[in-house]
Amino acid sequence: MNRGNSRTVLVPGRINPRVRERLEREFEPVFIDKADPGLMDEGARAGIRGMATATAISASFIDAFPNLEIIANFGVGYDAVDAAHAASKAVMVTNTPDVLTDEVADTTIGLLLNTLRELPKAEAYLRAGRWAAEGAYPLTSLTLRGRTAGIFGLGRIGLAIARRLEAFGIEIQYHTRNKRSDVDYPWHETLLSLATAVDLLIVVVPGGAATDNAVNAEILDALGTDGVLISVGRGSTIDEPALIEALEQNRIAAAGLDVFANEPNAPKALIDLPNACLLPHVASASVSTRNAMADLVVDNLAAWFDGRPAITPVPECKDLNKGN
Ligand code: A2R
Repeated sequence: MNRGNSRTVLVPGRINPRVRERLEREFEPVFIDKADPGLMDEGARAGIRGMATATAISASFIDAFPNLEIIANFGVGYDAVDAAHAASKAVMVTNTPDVLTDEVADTTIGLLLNTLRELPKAEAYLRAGRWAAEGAYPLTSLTLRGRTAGIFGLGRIGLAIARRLEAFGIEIQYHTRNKRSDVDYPWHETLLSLATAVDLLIVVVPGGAATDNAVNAEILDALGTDGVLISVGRGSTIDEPALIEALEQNRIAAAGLDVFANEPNAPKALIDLPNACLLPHVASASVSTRNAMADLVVDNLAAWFDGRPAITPVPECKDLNKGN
C-alpha cells in the first residue's frame, strides 16, 4: 500500500486528553469541533492521512478525505464508525480491545451487586442520617445467591465477567452466534432460549444493526418476574421503552444499566424507577484504563505512519494489514 509522508491527523469532536497530548507531541494534529467536512476546505481535507476519534464517523465523512488511510477509534466498541465503508475504501479502522476488559468486567460486578443489594441506596440512607433515626436499612428482596447468569456476548469482556461470577459460585450460560470451543458453559443458539433458562441476563454484545433492540419485551418476559437485566455493552441493544414498561409493571425484578440509547440522556422514566440502578457509562472510566486506551489509539497511528501493520485492526479491516 502507498502511504503518504505527512503526519497530519484529524480529531473531530472531543477526545481523551492523553490522546490530544501525544498527538501534539508526535503528530501534526488538526482539531475540529465535530465530524462535519464543511469545517475544512478541500485542500486541508486532502492533507489528512489519519483520524483519532471518539465520535460518529459516517461513510460521507470518510469520503470527504481523499487521502485518508486510518481511523483510530477510542473504545473497543466501534459501531459509531462505518468500518465496512472504510474497509471498502481501503481505509484501516482500529479500536482498543483488551486494555479495558478487566476494568469493564470489574465495574459490571459492582453494578450487578448494586442492583441486587441496593448498595447505593443503603449508603444514601446512612448519609441522610436515617440509620440512626429510623433503624436498619430494609432487607433487600433481591440477592445474587442462587442465581443462574446468562451472558449475551461471551467475547473478551463477557468471558472476564463469567470468570468473576464463577468465583462467586454462580452458574453461567451464554448466547453468541458461534458456540465457543474453549469453554464448557452451556451455549444457547438463541437469545430467547438463554433468557428463558436464566434469571440474570448480562448484555455485553457490540452495538450495530445485528443487535439493535435485541433485548425486547419477549426477551424480558422470558427472563421473568424474578429476572434481573444488566447492560454494559451498548444502549442500542436494549429496547428501552419495553424495558421501562417491564420494570414499571414488575414483569422483571430489576435492571442495572451503564449504557443508554441516547447518551448522555437517560430517560426520566428510568431515573424515576426504584428498581433501576443507573450509571453514566463509566465501565472503563478510570484514569489508568482510559490512559491505556489513549495509548493504544496513538500507538496504532504511530505504527501505521511508520509503515508497520496496525496493532488492533477491527475485523472488517484485518486484510488491510496484509503486506505490511
Ligand atoms: O456472535 P459471535 O460468535 O461473534 O460472538 C460475539 C458476540 N456477538 C453476538 N452475539 C449474538 N448476536 C450477535 N449479533 C452478536 N454480535 C456479537 O459478542 C462475542 O462473543 C461478543 C463480542 O465480543 P468481543 O468482540 O470480544 O468484544 P468485547 O471486547 O468483549 O467488547 C464487547 C462490547 C463492545 O463492542 C462495546 O460495545 C462494549 O462491549 O464495550
